[in-house]
Amino acid sequence: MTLLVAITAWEVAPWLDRFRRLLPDRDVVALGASFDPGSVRYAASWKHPPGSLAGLPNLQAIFSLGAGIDHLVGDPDLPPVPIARVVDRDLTERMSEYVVMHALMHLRRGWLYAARQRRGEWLDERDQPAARDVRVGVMGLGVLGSDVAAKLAALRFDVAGWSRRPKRQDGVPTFSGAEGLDPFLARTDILVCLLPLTPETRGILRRDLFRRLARDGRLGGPILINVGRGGLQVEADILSSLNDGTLRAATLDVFETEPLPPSSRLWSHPAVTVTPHNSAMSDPDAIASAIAAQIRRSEAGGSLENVVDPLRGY
Ligand code: NDP
Ligand code: OXD
Repeated sequence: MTLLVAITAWEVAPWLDRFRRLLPDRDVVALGASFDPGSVRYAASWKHPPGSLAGLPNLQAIFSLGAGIDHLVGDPDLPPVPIARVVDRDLTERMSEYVVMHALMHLRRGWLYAARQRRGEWLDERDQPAARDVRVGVMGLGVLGSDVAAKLAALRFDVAGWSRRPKRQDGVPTFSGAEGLDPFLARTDILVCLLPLTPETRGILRRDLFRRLARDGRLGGPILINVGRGGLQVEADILSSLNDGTLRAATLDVFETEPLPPSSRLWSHPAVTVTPHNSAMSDPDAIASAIAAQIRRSEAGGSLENVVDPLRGY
């Protein structure tokens, strides 16, 4: 039995190394190596080249090496086998660390103080909102969004969440569906996006949505934190909204094109923080162990966990 590791955009060697250690009784091969297509039972993918998982007659399952599966469902030649995604405590905690850090940086004006320090300027601001004065709206209340919402609420941010179907979460008012979107946006000062990229959500972070965010908050205007996918955002709209005050600031971890092209005006915009799609990296140790456990469990007659519905797209 062979596990095919099909990765672009990340270094493949650490993954091969982990899988070979965890599955010593199997062949673990990278795309491009020579292997017998009939021996491949499993594929582990991160942005595999479209078509590269076709022609594997005995493939039984595909494991996404990330939480998102948009990189898989865009492949028209994807074999019709179950797709399991990453649901992992390590990844969830990393995402919450990132969002909490950036929400606090916006609340406590961290970047402003850093800039003033470089100029040797003592900025004595007395009018500072507390977390409880700031309304955070988390779009996407799934595995990641619900953890983020709980951790922000523990810091006493005034948190709400929005999902596709109605959901309940202790201490977090929730909104759902198209009819829930406007009331959710109208009570949001910091918008955190943790939606998956699907045909329904593509381009959702655009000007007409930014206009519906609260204008009476304590941060001087709405702030966007997008850690979902670049395809959720319209970058031209983010820039124009920042320039005319529709948005006050943006923290972006994901982009329409990655790596973010050097020519993008997002790099140098004073109100934008750019990070290189690493708010919650997939740690090879954690993720490879989880996948090896999935393989062993399913071969022992158990069922695969975290299987996604490719039609729903997440
Ligand atoms: P989940 O599948 O657990 O949760 C997705 C959430 O989004 C659910 O609450 C779902 O609603 C909601 N949702 C989906 N479609 C819609 C819609 N049309 N309208 C409203 N809500 C919708 O995903 P995760 O929390 O595990 O991950 C979320 C995304 O985060 C991933 O898909 C990935 O793109 C991104 N990500 C980014 C990383 C990074 O490094 N930047 C790292 C990891 C993930 P419902 O509850 O009703 O199903
Ligand atoms: C993921 C990612 O989906 O890293 O896990 O973006």
